[in-house]
Amino acid sequence: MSASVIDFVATEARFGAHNYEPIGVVLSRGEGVWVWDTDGNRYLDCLSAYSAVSQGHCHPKILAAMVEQAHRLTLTSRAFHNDQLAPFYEEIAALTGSHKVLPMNSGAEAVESAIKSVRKWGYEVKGVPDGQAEIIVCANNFHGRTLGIVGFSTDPETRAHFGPFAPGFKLIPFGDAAALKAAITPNTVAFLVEPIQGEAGVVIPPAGYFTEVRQLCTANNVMLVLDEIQTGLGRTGKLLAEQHEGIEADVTLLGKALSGGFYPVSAVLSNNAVLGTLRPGQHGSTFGGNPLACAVARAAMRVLVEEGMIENAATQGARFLEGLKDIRANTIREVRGRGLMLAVELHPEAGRARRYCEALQGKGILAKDTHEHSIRIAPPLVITSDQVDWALERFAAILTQDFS
Ligand code: IF1
Repeated sequence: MSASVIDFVATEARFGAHNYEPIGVVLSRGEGVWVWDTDGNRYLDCLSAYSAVSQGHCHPKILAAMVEQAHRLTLTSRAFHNDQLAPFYEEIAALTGSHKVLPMNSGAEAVESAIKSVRKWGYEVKGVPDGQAEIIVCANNFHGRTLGIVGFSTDPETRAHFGPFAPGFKLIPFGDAAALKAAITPNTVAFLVEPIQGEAGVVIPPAGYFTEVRQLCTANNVMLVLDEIQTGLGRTGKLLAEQHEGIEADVTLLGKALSGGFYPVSAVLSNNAVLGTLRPGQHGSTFGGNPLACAVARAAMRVLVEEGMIENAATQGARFLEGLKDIRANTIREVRGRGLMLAVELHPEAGRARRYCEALQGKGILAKDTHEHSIRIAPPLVITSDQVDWALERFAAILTQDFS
């Protein structure tokens, strides 16, 4: 590593909590699919900040909207109305077909807010005895890092030594509708699930799974809560991943790309029933629904649609997936993906995926490993065919080597 990189890294190590182990690169600029490090080396970003920079780095129209609003009004608290919240509500509701919106900041906050809201609906509408609401979740889930959420994680790294945890969650295998049916009781208020499990390594459920899930939830008056914080807003080649399954959630969670990577913006979108239970003073947030967040999110949604990014994700995702499947390498166990949410799973004997990511960095590609043996691939949705082909050449060059 160059001297400047070591200075940055050493200073981070000296003062920062060591809760990440970043790859050895210090980034200083981003534009579209490209990022540059402090030494001027250029990389194709195949992580997009975990799908938060889907519109491409520093999108000029989102930037302009942010700067314009920042000059005018950034934060008022929800004690007063502001002139950006209502248009944000109208535009996100129209885009997603939702009836009610709760604006929050981080994805985890949206998840926690949804948990509170479906429990409240369970007690006040469904008639579940107070304090006995059950929410069904899936093994290998990832919904965020708050205490409530890690309490129902199955990843020891995510939950070890953070207890005690909140009760009221029941774990079932992902992709198994029979397990969901067996887990539902009269006290079940919701099934909280990712349409595709991202952190688990881009795990796509069997065809028809969500059709059965939708039927089971409807038949048992259970709210289907889809966490689309990573899969939503075009990542899988449709606006929402649920559209691949031909179903509609009762509650949909968005975050990450809702701001195009400019600002933490998340939202709980629901039917009238669930969010209709909230009354003044029962939930809130200092920054939730602030005018700067709303202006940024409005621009992020606008460019996503107007610049055809969703369709491009479908087209380029298919190209990327086929190209990865064409790589003949003994290191590859499986290639998975939908739209530009892709992953290459390596055979365990091929060594740690991190080593391949470090080698990819040397070829000008930044990608992230997940759970030891998978490399996730999620470039911005603005990627072109030429850039996909450029990336595929480098993936092939690295994956045909053995870093075991
Ligand atoms: C980290 C993972 C991805 C998410 C889904 C909610 C949230 C996330 C489906 C919470 C956030 C981020 C968190 C970040 C790394 C990244 C991640 F590896 F942790 F699991 F993307 F897969 N639902 N995912 O993916 O949103 O509160 O972070 O805004 O914690 O290291 P957040």
